Amino acid sequence: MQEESGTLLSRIDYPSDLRKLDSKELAQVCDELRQYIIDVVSTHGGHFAASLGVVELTVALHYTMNTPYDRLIFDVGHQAYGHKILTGRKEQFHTNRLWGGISGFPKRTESPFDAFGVGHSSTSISAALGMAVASMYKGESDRQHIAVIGDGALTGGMAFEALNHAGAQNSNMIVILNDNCMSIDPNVGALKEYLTQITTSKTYNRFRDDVASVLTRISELGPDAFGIAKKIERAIKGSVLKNANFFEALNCRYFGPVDGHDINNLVKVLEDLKSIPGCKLLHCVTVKGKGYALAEKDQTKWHAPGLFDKITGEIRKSSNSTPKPPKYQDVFGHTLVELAEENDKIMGVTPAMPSGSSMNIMMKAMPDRAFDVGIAEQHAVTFSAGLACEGMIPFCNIYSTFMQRAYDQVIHDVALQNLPVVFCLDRAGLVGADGPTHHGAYDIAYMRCVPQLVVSAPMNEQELRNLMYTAQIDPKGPFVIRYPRGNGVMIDWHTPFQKIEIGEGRKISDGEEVAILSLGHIGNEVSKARSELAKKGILPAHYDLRFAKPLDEKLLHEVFKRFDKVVTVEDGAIEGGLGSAILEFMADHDYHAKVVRLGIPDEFIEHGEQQELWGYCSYDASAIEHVCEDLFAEVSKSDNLAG
Ligand SMILES: Cc1ncc(C[n+]2csc(CCOP(=O)(O)OP(=O)(O)O)c2C)c(N)n1
Repeated sequence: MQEESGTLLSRIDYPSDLRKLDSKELAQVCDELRQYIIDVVSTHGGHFAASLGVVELTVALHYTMNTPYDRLIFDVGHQAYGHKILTGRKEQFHTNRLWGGISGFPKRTESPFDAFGVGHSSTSISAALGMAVASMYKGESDRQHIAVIGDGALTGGMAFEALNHAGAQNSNMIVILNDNCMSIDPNVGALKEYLTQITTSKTYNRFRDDVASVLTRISELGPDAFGIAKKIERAIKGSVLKNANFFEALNCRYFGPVDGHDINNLVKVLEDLKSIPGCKLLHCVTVKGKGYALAEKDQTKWHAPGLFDKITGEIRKSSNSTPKPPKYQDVFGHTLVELAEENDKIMGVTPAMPSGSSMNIMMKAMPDRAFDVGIAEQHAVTFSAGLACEGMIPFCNIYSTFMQRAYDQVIHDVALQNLPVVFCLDRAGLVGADGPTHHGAYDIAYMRCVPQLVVSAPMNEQELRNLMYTAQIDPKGPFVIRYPRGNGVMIDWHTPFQKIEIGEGRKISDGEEVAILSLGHIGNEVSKARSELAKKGILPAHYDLRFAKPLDEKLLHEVFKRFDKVVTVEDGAIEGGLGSAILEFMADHDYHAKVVRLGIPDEFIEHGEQQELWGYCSYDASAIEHVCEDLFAEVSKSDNLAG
């Protein structure tokens, strides 16, 4: 997409171009940049409101700092579209999140301006501190290290671990706190209350402003007076403000709150911060969705709205008008409430994804039994463990990719104590446009090796309901249910609950010569492949294993006694996944068969459409079809030879 010629933005390809402008022109750059983001995201999709909220900050940072020599890190990175546009990717921006296009998140291999690869929250301060310490060691004392972190991302434990370390390190680092009171949903927790308090506390701000203006007046009296003013400032900061301010107490100098949309003031403040040594935090107050009225009003909806008409704000529905099956996440949300109405021990836990996981349905229906704990996956798991110790049955819903954060908690706090926590792993498998930071590729492998865990995956919505129902009846220990992003396959899923025996798979369709063993929703690709194969007279058998652990050994004995050609299909990493489990079973029972394992290969899979990625990894319907055709060709070849 070409921006209009004659604009200031049309003259900016890199920050070096931006820095040639007069600071008075920056407000116009911000307007044009904001409009460019609206133009492209409305027609090509992606994250939206967060980038609009940091337009001024982004322009001010690239204007004042010497990027890429100075290291600029955006936490999570969903708000870095302005940064991408100003750093050599304006013309490619319309390829954002498409297969072969630029990534929706900063990525080191994409640009030297992307100082650190991000996607998961709360890493920026640790990474910036690591860089700052390395710079200090190398004698590069002129280098700046900047972490831009939202108030949501600041709820993640890692951010505090990093601040704790930074305060004792005295390295040169600027933390920009982008405080818009929002995570994807409204931000939660005591920290949020604290930030609001220092933003709005008249006493704190008046006192700080009075001190600042008195000191400015004293320092105007001459160089000696300047020194005295500095001493007074240090003394005051060392006592009153230090005790009054959380960040100061951690040895990180606090500045602000400032208006994060006042570009001229931001430039001035950032210039000043460059010369102050040690750890500094600039508290910027911003509005998520700034400049697009609808987004400012409903910030959760406009976090990543999909395609929309930028004039009317109408979010485009898919052109296909046939009714769609529900999303797995919604089936989860409604089913949880249904179960919780009958079983008063059930509670819901989500780390900052109420809308994304549909836990908001229970939070609304039963506010005292469902909790958003902030971007804090580790805490979410151990908090659930605590609930379970006291007889509750927590349904802890965490996206598969974010569960990677809480692995030790799953093992040490839940599995080892055999506590009945139900882990619902949403977005399991390849997620599509968010790409490699967000694919839920590893959970089958990393959960399967943990003792006492049940690991299951429904093939459709009804199965999801039945697994959730099963998990809460007289639970004996931890229970994992993984399901993918997006829609299921059934329109009518409101069927009565049915208990599933733990570890019991099922035969979907009988067949001959070849057996296909699938796990979860991807089994529907097998069904599609099988219908195509049937037209050619090829009929493999299809089994839905339902459980990666425990395996249905009875069913597997049946399969390996009948078939010597087996295909395994999973929407997860092949290494250590379902296919590996089947090979282990064969080795343990001395079965010999040809096994073709389909799943995510041993590489990081880029971003693109979900279906496109299944095709790339060769486990969509057409790939399954080809594998089966080849196996059947082998059968007829050997039959011919024998004949
Ligand atoms: C570990 C982890 N958990 C959850 C998410 C999902 N997530 C992406 S953005 C976001 C909210 C971030 O809020 P904030 O940092 O305040 O930025 P804002 O969008 O408000 O600008 C969340 C929860 C994530 N990226 N990483």
